[in-house]
Amino acid sequence: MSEYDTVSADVQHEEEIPEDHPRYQDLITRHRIENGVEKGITHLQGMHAEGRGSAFDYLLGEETIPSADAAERVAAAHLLLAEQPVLSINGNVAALVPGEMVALADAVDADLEVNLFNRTPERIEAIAEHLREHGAEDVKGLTADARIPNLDHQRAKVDADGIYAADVVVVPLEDGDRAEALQEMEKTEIVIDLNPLSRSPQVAEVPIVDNIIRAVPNMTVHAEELATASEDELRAIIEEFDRERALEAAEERIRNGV
Ligand code: PTJ
Repeated sequence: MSEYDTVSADVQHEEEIPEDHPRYQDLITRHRIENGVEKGITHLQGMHAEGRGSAFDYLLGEETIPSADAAERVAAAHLLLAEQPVLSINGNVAALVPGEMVALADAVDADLEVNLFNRTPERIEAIAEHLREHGAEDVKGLTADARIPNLDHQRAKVDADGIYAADVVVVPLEDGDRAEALQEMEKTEIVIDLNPLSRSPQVAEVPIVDNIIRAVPNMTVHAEELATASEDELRAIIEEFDRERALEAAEERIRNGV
C-alpha cells in the first residue's frame, strides 16, 4: 500500500491531505467545494463546474502559464486604476478562495459583492457570513436594488452602489449570459475561467485562463508590486496586453501541450 492510499475519501479537515501528494491541489479543491456544499455556500451545480475546471487545469499542466501571469498583472493594473472596482463572489469562489478574495479587495481597494446564478436568500447570507469570517468588513449583494439589463430575473440582481455602478468587475467562474450582459454595460470585465473557449473569457477585456486558486493570490502579488506605479505605467501595461493572444496561448497549451 502506498502512503497516498491513506488519503481517505472522507477527509474532514484539509490538513489531513499530505502536501507532497501529487494531486494535492486538486484534492484540496475538491475538499473545499464539498465543504462549501455542506455549509450551504456552494450549489450542487458547483461540483459539476469544478469537475469541468479540473479537467482543463489538468491539460494546462496545473500551473499558471506565462500568458495567464501576464493577464493577472494586467488585471491588477486595471483594478488599481479603477474608480469603483468590484469583485463578484459566487458559491464556488466563496468556497475556494474566501480569504484570498478579501486580501485582493484590500490590496486594490475594491468591494466584494455576492452575485449568484442560483440565488436564494439563505445562500447569499451564508456566503456573506463566510466572507466576514475570513476578514471582510463590508459585503455587498444583500440589498439587490438594481438589475443588470437584458438578463433573466434572479441572475440580474445586483447592488446599485456595487456591481451596477462599478467600472471594473472581476467575475470568476461566471456564466456566459451574465458576462455578456455586463460587457454590454461597458464595464471592464476581468474573467477567471479555466476554459478559454467558454463565452465568459471570450467576451472579457481581460480573460485569465488559470485556476482561481492560483490566479487570485498572484493578482494580489502583482497589485502589491504595482502599488507605487504611476498611472502612465499602469496604462502602458494595459495597452501592451493582447487578449486574443492570451486566449490562443491557453488553447494551444490545452490542445498541444505547447
Ligand atoms: O454559486 P452560483 O449559484 O452562482 O453558481 C456558480 C456556478 C459555478 C455553479 C455557475 O456559475 C455555473 O454553472 O457556472 P458554469 O457555467 O459551470 O461555468 C463555470 C466555469 O468555471 C467553467 O468554464 C469551468 O471550467 C470554470 N472553472 C471551474 N472551476 C474553476 C474554473 N475556473 C477557474 N478556477 C476554477 N477552480
